[in-house]
Amino acid sequence: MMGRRGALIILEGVDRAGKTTQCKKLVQALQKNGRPAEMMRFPDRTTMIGQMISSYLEKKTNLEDHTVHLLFSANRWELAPLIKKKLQQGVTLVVDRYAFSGVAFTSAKPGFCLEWCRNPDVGLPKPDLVLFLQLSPAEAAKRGQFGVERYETSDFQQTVQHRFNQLMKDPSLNWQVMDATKGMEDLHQEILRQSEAAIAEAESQPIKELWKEGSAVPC
Ligand code: FDM
Ligand code: MG
Repeated sequence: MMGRRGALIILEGVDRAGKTTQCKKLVQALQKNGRPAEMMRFPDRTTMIGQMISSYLEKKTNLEDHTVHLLFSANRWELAPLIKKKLQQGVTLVVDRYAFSGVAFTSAKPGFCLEWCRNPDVGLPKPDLVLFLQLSPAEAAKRGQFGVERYETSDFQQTVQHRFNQLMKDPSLNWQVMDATKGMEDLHQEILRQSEAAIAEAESQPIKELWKEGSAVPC
């Protein structure tokens, strides 16, 4: 008999929404409930491709915009076999950013449409749940200054937010919008509840492919 597979759970959201903190708390809580769970993040800066991306984000190197978009996607594809293996082994993966950040950030640049941005990621393991941590620019500002990495400006983040809003209209994905202004613990409980539901649902389903059935979001 085939064992139950794990769920692919993604946390997305603009900067300072608390994605990383919530990913860690979720993994701990799932493990405490007796569920095998591990955290991953994109970009994964530890691979060769990840190092090129990291150097670009730190503004140590420049890369042409299409090129870096494809590198972000390649960074997911190089880990796709591992993601599938873990899910099949029954491990639930909690992932800090995925293809949605890929599309939202690149399409926030002039001259890029959602359709072009989405293409390289078509066919990746499809998430069972995408949690979007919603935080207004004003709330985000209260949480302190931006860092020094590329993309960390409020103008750019606003455009990114618009792009995320467009992506969230896609009914082929299980998007859940979370109010990130809530206290850390309340937010965690809500995320845990959504995740347990997605894990139960995923158990009986095959791993699907992202954006394969087509999507209603135009360019
Ligand atoms: N980012 C992240 C992208 O531009 N494309 C992608 O595909 C992904 C996964 O990289 F500004 C951006 C988003 C963010 C930056 O993210 C690094 P972290 O979470 O701060 O490491
Ligand atoms: Mg960051």
